[in-house]
Amino acid sequence: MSRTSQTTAGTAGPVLLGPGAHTALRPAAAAAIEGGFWQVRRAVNARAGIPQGPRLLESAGNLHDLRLAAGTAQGDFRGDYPFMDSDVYKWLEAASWQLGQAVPDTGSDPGSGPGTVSGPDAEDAAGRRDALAREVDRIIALVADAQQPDGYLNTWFQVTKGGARYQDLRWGHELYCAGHLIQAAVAHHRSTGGKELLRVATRFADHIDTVFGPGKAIESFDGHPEVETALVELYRETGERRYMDLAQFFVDRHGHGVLGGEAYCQDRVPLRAAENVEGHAVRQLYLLAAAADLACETGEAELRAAGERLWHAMTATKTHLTGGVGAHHDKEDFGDPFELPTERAYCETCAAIASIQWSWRMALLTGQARYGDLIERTLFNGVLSGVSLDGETWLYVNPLQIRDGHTDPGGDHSARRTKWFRCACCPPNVMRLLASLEHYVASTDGAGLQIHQYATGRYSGDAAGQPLIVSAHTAYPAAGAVTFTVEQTPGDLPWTLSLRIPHWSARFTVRVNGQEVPGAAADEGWLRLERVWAPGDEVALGLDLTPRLTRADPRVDAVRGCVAIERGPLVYCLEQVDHPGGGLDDIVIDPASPLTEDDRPDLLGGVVTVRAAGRRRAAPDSGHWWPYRAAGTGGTSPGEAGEAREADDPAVPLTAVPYYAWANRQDGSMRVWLPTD
Ligand code: FUB
Ligand code: ZN
Repeated sequence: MSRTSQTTAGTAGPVLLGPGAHTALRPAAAAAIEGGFWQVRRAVNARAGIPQGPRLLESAGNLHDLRLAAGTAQGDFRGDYPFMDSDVYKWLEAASWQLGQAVPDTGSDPGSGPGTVSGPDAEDAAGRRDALAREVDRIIALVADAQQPDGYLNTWFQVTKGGARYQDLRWGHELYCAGHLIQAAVAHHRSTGGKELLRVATRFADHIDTVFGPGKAIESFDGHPEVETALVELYRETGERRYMDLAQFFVDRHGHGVLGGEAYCQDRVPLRAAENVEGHAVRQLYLLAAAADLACETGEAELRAAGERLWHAMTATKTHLTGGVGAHHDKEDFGDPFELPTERAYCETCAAIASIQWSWRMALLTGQARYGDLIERTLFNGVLSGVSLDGETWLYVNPLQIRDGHTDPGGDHSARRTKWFRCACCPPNVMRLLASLEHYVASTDGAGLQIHQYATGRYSGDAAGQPLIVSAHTAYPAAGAVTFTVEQTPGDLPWTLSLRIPHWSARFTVRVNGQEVPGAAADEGWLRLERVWAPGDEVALGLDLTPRLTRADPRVDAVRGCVAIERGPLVYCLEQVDHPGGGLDDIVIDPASPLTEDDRPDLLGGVVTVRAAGRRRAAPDSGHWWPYRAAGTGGTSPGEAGEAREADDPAVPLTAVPYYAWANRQDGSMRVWLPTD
């Protein structure tokens, strides 16, 4: 039996706040997702996604590079990037959160096909866990062997640069890799109690602390933030305040031109003065997550205000409907306000994950429900699209349209799901988020429980220091009904169960023990139910999932005149496979026609499809040599009346599927935004 599997499984997840944290909320004391939609997605992650990691890290060369650095293998460095080690660390983090799961990696099977968990639930979950623990121990040993005597560890610099260090902070990713190592170590320690990886990580952190900082050899920072949020977590795990001080130093050094002044490296403007998010999306968001971490722990009002301002600016001006962010392929950049293209949307899967990490910290800091809204949207759409339904292939970029006649670039930016990438940051990032997802669902404020996301499971908090437990049961997002049952409650002490009412749910119903709650209304997104609860009390929430059409702010030029179909938290798209007889570029939706839904347990692992009426716009005169017309002529040929053509257009029934499930059948065009004219 491996060392890892002998230790006690833990219940803590990421962002385990320090004892003196200045936040409105704290993560739920314990949380477990036990069924429903997310249990299935997480079981696929546990049984197909995570287990393939070691094999892929071996074939991509990451483990070989560790052996090279340790001197136990010969040959050339493999891989193109100085951050090859980070893939190993992110996988270790994912596997560690998985090892901390009390719930077996089995899922109720809502249908059949690639989106479901194959095999009977009686399969040997304990055996799988043990095998995973052995792999984790094996890879931790490789990492430990590669570490240098003074704590430094980066295989790229050790193997290819003759050991030269910190010569290229803009691109070298040494502290970025250190950050992922620290996060893996914290996860492993929290989940299993294992100390080996934590020892490696703290040795590296101690080394960094001797080199970087005020008055030390290097008063600069890494061009890719990550170590900052990791150091705050290390402080939380060890109680060593100097790790958080170092994180504060790094965050504060950004934006002063120390690293050349580029937005790409988050060095153009200090966070406290910034007006909008900018530069490389993942870098910006990891930095903001760290700033939120610091504000949580120190209570700094200016950093909190900056976080709130920037979150609002990002959400209002730089976020795609899917929650995806990062409009540009060039430099993986956020782009300008309202620059939200469809077919060229970059929307890196990692950026969506980083957005969730930041939003969760902001939710804890402020107590506001709006962060849960964005987390939900991003999770169901921008993140989940990044992994195939069978959990084995991935998307790095998540565009909102694939055109007819698309020429796929292949490689990392392919619109086809891919086994692994040359730059493989996204797959293990998805794995670690899904394996720790239960920790983003609920929180407590010492006077009750707040439910941010709707997932079948059990969540605990406290009221006046006394424990309380609530279970949730739901078929969400297929259905809008969520039932909560009070399982444990402290005597006759009143406390508040707060439920996030998503901004899209125009109407909702709520009943307590079968009785409608008179005048129930959400206050800034929270429906607060305060009373003396008894074990067995039941709250029935009904959210309105009626399919709806959504349009964009007119400044989003890319989708002017278009609508998108949404149902509950899900963004929908059309796929060519559902619309035989032509592509999607000429599809027009009739926005006045009713939207109807079909429950399709047989399709894409079980989805609700949405049908709408549409037509196929007659293709413009193909003999015409120029695709532009004099303004004021409505038709597709100069002088032609658009209305006349419209009457002849063939009707096409439109079938929309959830965006997260696209690209799981066959190649073809896809679109989220649908022209109305
Ligand atoms: O630079 C490391 C990772 O690679 C970034 O977070 C991603 O955006 C990708 O560029
Ligand atoms: Zn990525």
